[in-house]
Amino acid sequence: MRTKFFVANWKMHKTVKEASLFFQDFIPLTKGINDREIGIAPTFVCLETAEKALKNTNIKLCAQNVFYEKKGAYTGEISPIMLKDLNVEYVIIGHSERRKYFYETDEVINRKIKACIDENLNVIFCIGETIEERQSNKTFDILKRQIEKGLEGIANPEAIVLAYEPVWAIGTGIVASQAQIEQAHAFIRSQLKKFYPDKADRIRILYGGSVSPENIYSIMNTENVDGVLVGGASLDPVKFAKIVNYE
Ligand code: G2H
Repeated sequence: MRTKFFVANWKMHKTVKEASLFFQDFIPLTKGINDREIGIAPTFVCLETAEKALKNTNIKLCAQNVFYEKKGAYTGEISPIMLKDLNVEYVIIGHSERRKYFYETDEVINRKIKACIDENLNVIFCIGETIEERQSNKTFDILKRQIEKGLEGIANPEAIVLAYEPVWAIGTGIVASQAQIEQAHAFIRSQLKKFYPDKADRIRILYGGSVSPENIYSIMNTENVDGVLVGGASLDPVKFAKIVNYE
């Protein structure tokens, strides 16, 4: 009942030309896929190129960030309306790199999520604990806080996809174990049920952190995992296609 979702998060990689080459190679490798959803989140400067390349495909255009105001004197920022105008369908919000390097708080993340929902943009809402938090047994407290604050005041979760990304597994090559993923995803779903008793079962929960063609099968065969958010391995069209086509 929850369509599997495979999202490429390119982070700060690829020029416009490199993005075009990726699409040339990747799109033919996804022909005929109709039982799962694919998304690609390039940098802002590649969105227009991506939008043209993806036009006649089922691949969803995603953005990596957004600001919460509609317009104004916010040098360097991009609004939900601007993303909508480029046919962006999903926006990644709350990624740990944004939390760490750009000091995004739970409150800022909550405002961004609300701003997207107001413009009918879907959200991939990222949460996850650091290694210190895990080692001091705070994983569930952190996830609980991030969910509660991030989703505060949001009555309808239909536009939201969760992504559990343990910070210690991001870009490190260390993937969380099946048991760790299963436990975290079950906890996340239990929290979502508190907020949205009738709708929580329909919310997708993705896993992110060193996903690769080698580990995708076991990750996808974990209870409550509805897809993946892929960084490093999504930069290579063949690798990302292998992830998407896993079976
Ligand atoms: C986690 C992930 C993508 P990577 O940030 O969101 O990156 O797959 O490189 O660990």
